[in-house]
Amino acid sequence: MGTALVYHEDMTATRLLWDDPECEIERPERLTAALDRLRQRGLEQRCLRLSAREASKEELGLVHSPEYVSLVRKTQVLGEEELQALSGQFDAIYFHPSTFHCARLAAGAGLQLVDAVLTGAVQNGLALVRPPGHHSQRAAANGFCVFNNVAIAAAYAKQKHGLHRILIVDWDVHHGQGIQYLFEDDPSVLYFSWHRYEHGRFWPFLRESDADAVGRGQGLGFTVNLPWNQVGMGNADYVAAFLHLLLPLAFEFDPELVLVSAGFDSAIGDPEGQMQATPECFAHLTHLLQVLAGGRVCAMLEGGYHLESLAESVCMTVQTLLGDPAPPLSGLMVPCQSALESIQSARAAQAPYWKSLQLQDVTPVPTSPSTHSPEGRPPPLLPGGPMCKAAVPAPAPSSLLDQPCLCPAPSVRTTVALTAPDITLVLPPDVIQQEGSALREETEAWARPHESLAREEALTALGKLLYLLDGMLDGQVNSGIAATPASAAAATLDVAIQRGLSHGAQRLLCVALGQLDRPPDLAHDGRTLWLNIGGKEAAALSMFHVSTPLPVMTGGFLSCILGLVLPLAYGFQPDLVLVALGPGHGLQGPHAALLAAMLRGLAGGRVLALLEEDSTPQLAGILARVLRGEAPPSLGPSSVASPEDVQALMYLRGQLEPQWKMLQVRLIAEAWLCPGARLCRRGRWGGQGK
Ligand code: Q9C
Ligand code: ZN
Repeated sequence: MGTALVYHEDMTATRLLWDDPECEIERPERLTAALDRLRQRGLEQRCLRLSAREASKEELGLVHSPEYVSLVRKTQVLGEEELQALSGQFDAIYFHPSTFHCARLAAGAGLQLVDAVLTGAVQNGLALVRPPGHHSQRAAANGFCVFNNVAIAAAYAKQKHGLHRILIVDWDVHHGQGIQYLFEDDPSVLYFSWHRYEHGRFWPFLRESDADAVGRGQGLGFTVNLPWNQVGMGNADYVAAFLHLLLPLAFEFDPELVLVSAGFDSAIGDPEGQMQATPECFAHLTHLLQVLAGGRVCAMLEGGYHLESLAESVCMTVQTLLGDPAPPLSGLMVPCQSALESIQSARAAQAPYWKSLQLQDVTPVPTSPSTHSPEGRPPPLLPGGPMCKAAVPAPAPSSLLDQPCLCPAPSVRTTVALTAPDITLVLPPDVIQQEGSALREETEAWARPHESLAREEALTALGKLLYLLDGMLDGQVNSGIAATPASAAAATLDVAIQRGLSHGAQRLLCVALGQLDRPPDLAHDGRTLWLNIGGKEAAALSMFHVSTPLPVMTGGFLSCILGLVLPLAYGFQPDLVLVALGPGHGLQGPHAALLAAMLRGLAGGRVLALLEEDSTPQLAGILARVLRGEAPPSLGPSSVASPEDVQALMYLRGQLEPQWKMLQVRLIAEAWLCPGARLCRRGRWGGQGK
């Protein structure tokens, strides 16, 4: 389907003509640095290049007053002194004789992108523009922004394409108050923004940037503010905000289109944001948004002032839009206390308007596991209570920035090898049909301990699976699908785990759906995280062996993925993921596709899906498509989670939160801030000289 890159060189023309320390960071090199890096990485060449057009007067009029548009038009003929005087009437603004032309191109670029995506010419795209837009208001320029590019795109998508639900995700580090004002009473636009706030002490110093500003009138609950009250927010904080706040609301909203106010001043090294998220984090944020709206994501550049960090982060975003798997996130995945407080207060402010938040936050965490633990005993977790640091092997924080950026330009792009002959027909065109098998003697040796692998069909399937797994472990193939006779599913999975661990996987995540018992000899050494969805009851036998019943409703399935599976997975940081759809898994195609698509964000996309041989060709086909990077179909309006689903989730959270900090959505009394995680890091992103 493809990715559009919308640009026009003319947008490098506008620049600051006088001395103004506040505005000098918004300079032409921002665009050229990003574009040069995209070229260097071969990413620009993979996109559909579109040359930006100017937005018309009518299009600008979708959000701006005619008087304001003509005021900006007149700046074309002003001299330097007049430009400076007019600029002084606004907050953090400079005008240049080319500003009107550039700002019309910036707005027009967004419209072209929306047209390209909504006509199906491409799946998604990025508009590389300046000036940025999200601070601009109906009749005011503000914060380097002249026309509100993303707001105009949203209004246009409604008017010209008849859309009813548009999600705007503003990951710029500043509050896009302009977008908020333009849509605060409009329930067809859900606006999410996180921003450096520091209890109101950071620009633009607005009371209405706080979490309790939730929209008004019909738009109540359609403005979502997540104020960061400290600098230094990093990968874990951003991912936690998506999993526990943005995504539950976004799935419930069920957008037809996602617009991203893609500012990269929220990335490490930026002088404005002072945050710590690495460029790879933007691959994950993008990836997490691609499961919405059938993958229709239009990103538009906003801020981002550290040229190196900006260029890398733009590459990560485009690479992910193109369908490449996200590079693993490095560093300890532990959200900080201040981030958790912010997320919790935003959840509390939104809870009255969103079913997906309601049950969870009002249900008390069961402390004595009367209904859900085996035989009513408290599950024995691994050593380490609330005062114990997550026992997950993680790279030392200092190594985070020393390693070269992993920009996988895989020689073999996401490839899916199928081992089941019957499902060949539905394969997407570039999916490889695997012919090879592991050696017969080797396969027999692995099968020997398992009675259920004695039959010829089971052995044949195992041989193909082992061959596929080896291909994944030596990087020939990124992801794969293997099929096995139902009776051999558990044993095959067991062998796959052992083989993965003995052939190079350091940490293996196994998500087993349906009736798949935990392999009896699975070690408790922290190298395997076993997660069974479809167990009889919620149980955490240790922090690495977790079981939960299969949720009955779509809403319960979503909260299981967002509230349990992904927080555990992101905390564990696996380098290989096995997802097995075992007997009685009961998953519909779209649910299975969503799970596989989201798990693809882990382990650099190294995901092996294990199906039963009698799975439908449709199921295999849909999994093959998401594993090679296509967007999963949208689930449509989701039902709420059943009380049992919520209860199971709350119980497991209560058990596992002390060890798996990514699960946390509320402050627990004993919450303990991990020392070292907040250390100021220096390295290739450190100090931009000021
Ligand atoms: N040091 C955008 O990122 N100055 N605009 C703030 C605080 C204004 C940012 C001063 C920053 C405007 C699109
Ligand atoms: Zn910004």
